[in-house]
Amino acid sequence: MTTTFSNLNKLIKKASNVIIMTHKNSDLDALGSTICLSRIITGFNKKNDIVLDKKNNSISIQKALQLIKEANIDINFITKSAAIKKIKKETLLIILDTSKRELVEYPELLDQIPNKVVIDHHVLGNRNIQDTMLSYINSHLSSTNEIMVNYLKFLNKEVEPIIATIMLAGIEVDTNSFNVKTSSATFQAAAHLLDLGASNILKKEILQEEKTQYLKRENFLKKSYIIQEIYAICCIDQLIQKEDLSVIAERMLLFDKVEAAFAIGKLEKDIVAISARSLGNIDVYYLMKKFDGGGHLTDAAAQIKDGNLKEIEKTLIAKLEVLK
Ligand SMILES: [Mn+2]
Repeated sequence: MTTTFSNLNKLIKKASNVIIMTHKNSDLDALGSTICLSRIITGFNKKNDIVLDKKNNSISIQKALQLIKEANIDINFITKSAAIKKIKKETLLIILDTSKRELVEYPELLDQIPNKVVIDHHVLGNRNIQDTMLSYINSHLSSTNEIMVNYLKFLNKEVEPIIATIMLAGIEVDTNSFNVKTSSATFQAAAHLLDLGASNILKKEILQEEKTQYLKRENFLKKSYIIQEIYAICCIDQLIQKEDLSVIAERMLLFDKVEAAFAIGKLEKDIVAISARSLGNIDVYYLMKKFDGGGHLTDAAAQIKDGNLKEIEKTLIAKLEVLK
């Protein structure tokens, strides 16, 4: 990782300016890591901007953005059209928390800026961003914030307590509260953020959600069921966001004896998605591969185009039967 960081330093210092971009529907890991990187680059006296669609953000992201604003921290968030105007010959584009073209906030920027860096912790897929000057993708790490904490340590730099708090919230979200993909290095990263002044109370306030949203999810969970004692399934026969499906799958892992959980729902009228989570004894990646999905041992997903919800539920149950 240290070679990556020293190469990244060189690229940033060489650039005329830096544009930072993450995935659409920014989450706290994406936001935390982009603002941390922005502060680092500002510390290099280098102009930088974060491309962010300020509309359609979750309540947690809105709260985090408000806190940054109130703290008067100098971070430039810009729109897609403003980003285009910032492009110069030596502009560096740094993509965080995704390596997939179709997921970034503004894919067209990838075509317009030749100098690109990708830093991510998701499993490599087959449609990754090509032609990068530097790419660091480590799917063993909990979060992009864990990588950014290591960058801060490498540089011996600090960030403001509010930024450390948002970063800590990001690690918490990506690890399902330090339960998955969590190593001693993850705890060390979290400890470092607390040393920088991250507040546990403020972190919890950022993570709080609207009561209606919470209850809506709990209602879906009421309809979940358990088969073979160890598999929990929740089939949602309506349109639902991918992020909500993952939270529902994670929540079912709290049920006694459950080893793996699957939330099935429709992302669009003709796209059925499965979000799968495991405590670590069942390989959900192996199961999701059977639906052309991807992921990890404990965290995997699949999207099935033109899929029928009920049939996919049946197929999944049949595949779980075979595992017996
Ligand atoms: Mn992440």
